[in-house]
Amino acid sequence: MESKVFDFIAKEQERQDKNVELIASENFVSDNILKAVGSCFTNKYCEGYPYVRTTGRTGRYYGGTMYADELEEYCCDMWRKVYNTDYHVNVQPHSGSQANFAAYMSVIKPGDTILAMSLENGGHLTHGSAVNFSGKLYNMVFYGVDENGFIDYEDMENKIKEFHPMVVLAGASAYSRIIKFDLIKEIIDRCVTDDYPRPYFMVDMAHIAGLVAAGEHPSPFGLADIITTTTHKTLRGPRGGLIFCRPDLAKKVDGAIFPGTQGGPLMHVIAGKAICAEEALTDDYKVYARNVVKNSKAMCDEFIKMGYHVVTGGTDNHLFLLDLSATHPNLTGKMLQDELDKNHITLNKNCVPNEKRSPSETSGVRIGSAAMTTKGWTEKDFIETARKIDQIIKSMNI
Ligand code: DSN
Repeated sequence: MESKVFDFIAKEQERQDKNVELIASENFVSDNILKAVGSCFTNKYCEGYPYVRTTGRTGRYYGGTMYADELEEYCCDMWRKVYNTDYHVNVQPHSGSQANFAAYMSVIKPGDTILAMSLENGGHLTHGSAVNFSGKLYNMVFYGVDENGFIDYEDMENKIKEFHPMVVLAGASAYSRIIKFDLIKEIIDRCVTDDYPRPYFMVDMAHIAGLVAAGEHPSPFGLADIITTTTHKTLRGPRGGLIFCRPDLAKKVDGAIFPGTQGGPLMHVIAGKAICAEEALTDDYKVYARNVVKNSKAMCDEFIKMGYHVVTGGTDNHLFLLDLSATHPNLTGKMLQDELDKNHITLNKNCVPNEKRSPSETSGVRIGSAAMTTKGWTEKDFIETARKIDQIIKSMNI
């Protein structure tokens, strides 16, 4: 049968081939991952868990799951290898949002307090946005960044002491510096008293998970109680989520995913996640992750040389934020995003610290290096593109 859908796919493929992709949360998967995600595992219902080796029985609610069971257990083993950890891993979350929802559900109740990074300073939607389930179900309190845009760890400590959150959450979608997981653990340790039992330390490492896997960012394993991630950003896998937790929390986390918040797992995506883990274990991937950071730094430095204001004055990871408010007060992030779209350069508008505009306008843009590094770009290509963006901004005459 002919389908119109293949026209859309062909057009999207052409766009992806032609455009410069600078969205920090996107990447290009390998042919093997595409093949796995388009495989017959999409047909299989597998509610429940395999865990034959750990429980001695399969906990699925359907027959015919023997190969899906092998696949899911293999996937879990591979992810534990990637992070060299004995944490329990649940590979079923359909997305980062689902992973976070289940992580909260596993350890706290609606109404309980979560301390997270404020959204206008780089936090995630599911870290307490008023329009998201997290902001509606939980009592969210926030820490921010200092006057230079760095995470304000003193503010974090003060907020822990003041609000006694049950979850302290670290992780960001637009933060270009190392997140000091060891310092956060120390802060939590200092805040615990007879009246304030130890909170759960949760890390959402979605953006930096690939850098952590390759040793390009400090690891939260061994420090955090629960760690969530997506698999499609720097990890370069299929769209989806993972939850890691201390082994004693395994039952709660598994129950919070199924039956708590999800039904049948997407076995075809779990197949893709398993290949993503295999790839993350290769030497090639380690070289890739090193280049991602090198390229991000090169492009960021070029913008600084040209007089642009970069939040925090640099980057340690795969992304950085251009704050246009001082250099181009009349140019919004949205205007620049739209203009770059016309020039086949794709990025996203982004709020900056002390943002005066709405999230649909913004005073900044976020730029990431993960996708074009996959396409083989080097520092030279990123520097040339920084200059090209500067020329485009100049030609806008704003
Ligand atoms: N929406 C994703 C991002 O672009 O960063 C995760 O928050």
